[in-house]
Amino acid sequence: MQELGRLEDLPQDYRDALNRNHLVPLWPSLRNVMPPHVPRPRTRPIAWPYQAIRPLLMQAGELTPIEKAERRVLVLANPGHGLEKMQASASIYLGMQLLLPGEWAPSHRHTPNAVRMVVEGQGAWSTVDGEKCPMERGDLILTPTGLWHEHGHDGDEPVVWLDVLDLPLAYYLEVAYHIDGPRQQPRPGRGDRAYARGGVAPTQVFTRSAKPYPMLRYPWKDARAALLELATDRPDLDCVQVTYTNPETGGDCENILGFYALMLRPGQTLTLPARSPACVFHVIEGGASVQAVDQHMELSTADTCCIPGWASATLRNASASEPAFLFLADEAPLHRKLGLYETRA
Ligand code: 1HN
Repeated sequence: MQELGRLEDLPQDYRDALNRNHLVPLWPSLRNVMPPHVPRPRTRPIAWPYQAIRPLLMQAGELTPIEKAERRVLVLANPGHGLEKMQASASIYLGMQLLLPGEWAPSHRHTPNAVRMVVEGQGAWSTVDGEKCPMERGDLILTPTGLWHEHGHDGDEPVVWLDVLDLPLAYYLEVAYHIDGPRQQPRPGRGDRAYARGGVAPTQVFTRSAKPYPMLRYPWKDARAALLELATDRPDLDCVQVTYTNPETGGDCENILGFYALMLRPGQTLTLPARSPACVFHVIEGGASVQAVDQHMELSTADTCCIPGWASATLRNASASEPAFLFLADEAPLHRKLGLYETRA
């Protein structure tokens, strides 16, 4: 491949003239913005052990009252992007949020899509678009773009959850903003009950729901049971995985990021192909290792890691006798919509 001219090859007075006129020569940067054959992600494979996060998050609970934080969150920042960018990957933001007994995180809505994966504790709830969703460990709760949401806590122990947002994308697109609102009055009815049984959907005089987000809470007990039954029924399957879907359309439950649960059989090793989207792994139950690029990451329950796009990953269940359950988030819906999704063997 042809070596291209460097910036230093140009006379200083010419470079100064370009600068003064807000102009930049393309050729010194061309290979950087458009590398040959495969992108060079800034996203690094990195793990955030819960054991390191938890004491610092509890300390945040002592240092900063909820009124001074609104959302008491420690952001899981990928050093490949620079910590101040608060990015796990190009489009994924991750944060661990703490709500203490009696606290309330007031109602607001915003343009980025969010989900919460409950990590520990009992008694908290999120009211999303008027639907009061109990938060139990492993539950996935959606707060899609534009929907009002607030969090409260009637229990007596700290509750922690993992927030996953497409905030870096919304920020880059210059569309990120929020609006504060009044406390919501929960209304009766819950999507996770209405759609609790696969294959039948609530129907009003032969008409199905037109809501873009008909289901807001995906209970872990149901996703876990689905994985265990899939594993039993299909011993031939290597990849025991479910996608969190919109039960009306069958499509992804949110527009930009994709969410999945994966079961590793006892002793299983599973290799995932290199794909264009970056991917986040969070251990709901058990332990697993994730090997990607040049990193080997050992994950215990509640640990989180991310891997860049264009990298294959080898997952291994740490236990020879128990299954391991992982929650995954990726950028696949976004890549597919943009026509940029690729898998490499
Ligand atoms: C947000 O609204 C929440 O509602 C959590 O719990 C994290 C990070 C950035 C912007 C908005 C929440 C957030 C957030």
